[in-house]
Amino acid sequence: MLTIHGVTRSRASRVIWLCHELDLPFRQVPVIQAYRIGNAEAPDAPANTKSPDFLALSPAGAIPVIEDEGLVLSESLAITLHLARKHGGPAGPQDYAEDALMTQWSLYGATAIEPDALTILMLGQSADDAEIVAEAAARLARPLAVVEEHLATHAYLVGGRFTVADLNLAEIIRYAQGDAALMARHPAISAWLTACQDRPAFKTMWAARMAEPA
Ligand SMILES: N[C@@H](CCC(=O)N[C@@H](CS)C(=O)NCC(=O)O)C(=O)O
Repeated sequence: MLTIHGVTRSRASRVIWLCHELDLPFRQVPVIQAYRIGNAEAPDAPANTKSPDFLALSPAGAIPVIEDEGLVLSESLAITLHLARKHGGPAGPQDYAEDALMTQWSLYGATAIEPDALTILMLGQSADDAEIVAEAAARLARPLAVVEEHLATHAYLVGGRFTVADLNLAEIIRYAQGDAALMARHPAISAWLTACQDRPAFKTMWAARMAEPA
């Protein structure tokens, strides 16, 4: 059975959401981010990203990591794209062109959007960091305009249906969702994000995430 290392309050959410979309059974090992616990290197610390056993599995020391029939794979977007290719179904690519486009949108999210969206998530509530957050939102204007323009004429990113490309990008743009003004300037993205997050598989993942300690 597929094993997912990582708590749901992490980028493992992307993998877990996809498993629910695909009805793919999995075993979850709740490895937690080292920075979220006191002394991560103490012998009695819970499994975390600095645990020797976890580092032996994945020297990058970051979650999520999967074990899939002998394949050990890190990087959340590589994992979701791998699972979507392998298990097919409408959420995965039907041909090389779709595969290429799903990779394109996923990497665009990771490189052009995720860093500034994460800044909004991490610092958005802090009045002291308002300027940093405003700069991040300003930098997002261009890449979000690209996504907005596409979604203004397409219900989904690739192939006219919900796919792993939507899942990957939705989980990245979610980081910026708390910036109401930014989202209001992108109505097509907002409607698409709502549709993605209304999916039963997202809700199942989200309920598990909320059930974990903050
Ligand atoms: N690009 C990687 C980033 C992985 C990553 O940074 N994961 C965080 C949790 S969401 C982590 O494990 N941090 C561990 C730590 O900082 O100790 C991916 O998408 O999987």
